Amino acid sequence: MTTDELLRELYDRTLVGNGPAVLELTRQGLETGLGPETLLYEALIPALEEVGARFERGDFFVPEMLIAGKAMAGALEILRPLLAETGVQTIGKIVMGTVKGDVHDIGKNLVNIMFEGAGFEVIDLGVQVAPEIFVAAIEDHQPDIVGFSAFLTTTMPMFKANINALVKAGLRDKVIVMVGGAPVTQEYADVVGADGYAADASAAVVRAKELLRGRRAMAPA
Ligand code: B1M
Repeated sequence: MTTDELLRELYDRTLVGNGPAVLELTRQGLETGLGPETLLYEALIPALEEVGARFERGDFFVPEMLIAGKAMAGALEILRPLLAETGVQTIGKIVMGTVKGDVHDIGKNLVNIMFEGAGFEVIDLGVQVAPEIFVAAIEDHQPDIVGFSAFLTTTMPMFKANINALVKAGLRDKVIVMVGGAPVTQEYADVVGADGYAADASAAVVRAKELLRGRRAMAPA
């Protein structure tokens, strides 16, 4: 199989949620020397985008989205150690979670993997995380950054609810707030008063480092 054929096959198998084939093709791709990013950005993620497009058109339903998501999650477990491979020292701590009412976690998990790879300690609170859980985790772990993921237009307003909860708990100035997720934009992040936004996992790491540098430069000596 050529590289193009393998990527095409991985895309097709992810699209129809064939978990075993996706695992096998991911392993095969790595064995033939393809990088984890190539498999992610040239097959797995585009396949899930197409799943979403088909769902919107009414050609796919929730079960199809679910099995495609599961197939992708399996591949991510194989890619995780390679993406997070790092010898670097811990550069900061981040508490991450998908907001209340939202069960999507593949994108958040990918962001976590990239953060770990960049040297962040990640405390993952999982999905459907209520504002008070974020508050308690910030009090317990005292992270540099808290990251909120939302993947539905109906759950994006939880960013504001979370930020309000931080203000109420007297924590807003103690932590950098980052937001992201498929429907989120820089404009929306600005409206809710987040400190940072990123469109994807790689950009999230770059933005987090920038924000951290800015915060540390302003800290009293
Ligand atoms: Co859902 N779903 N889903 N879904 N699902 C979407 C998100 C949707 C866009 C599909 C569509 O219509 N095109 C649509 C939302 C529409 C909207 O609101 N605008 C949708 C819907 C409607 C729903 C349900 C409401 C369907 C229903 O029940 N009628 C339901 C909601 C359940 C709920 O949460 N309450 C639902 C359920 C599901 C499944 C459970 C079946 C499954 C989730 C499985 C799982 O996550 N464990 C699922 C899936 C798989 C999808 C799609 C197809 C794929 C999502 C994905 O994993 N993408 C999705 C379509 C799409 O996104 N195009 C869809 C790949 C992932 C790598 O990308 O998630 O964007 P992404 O993450 C990126 C960035 O967003 C960013 O970096 C990540 C990595 O690069 N990022 C951050 C994420 N968090 C960040 C945080 C940051 C910075 C960047 O800083 C803190």
